[in-house]
Amino acid sequence: MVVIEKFKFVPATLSLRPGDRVRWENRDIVPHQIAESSLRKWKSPDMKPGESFLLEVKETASYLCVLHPTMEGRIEVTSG
Ligand SMILES: [Cu+2]
Repeated sequence: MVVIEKFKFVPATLSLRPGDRVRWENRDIVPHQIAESSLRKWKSPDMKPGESFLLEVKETASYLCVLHPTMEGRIEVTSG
């Protein structure tokens, strides 16, 4: 799980296996919306405080908050 708090993703980098699902939980007091950085391959809905977003991760990706683009995170997918 990735917690969003104080305008940061915690942990900033998360390692997973292919097919794992990751949940982002917004514990901040403002909405956030995350998206894959380069091509917007995936995007969450607007996540209000207390809401979460679940995604099955297929490949390594960098992501950011669409609403606050200085917020950046990374998911590393490794097999084996
Ligand atoms: Cu944000």
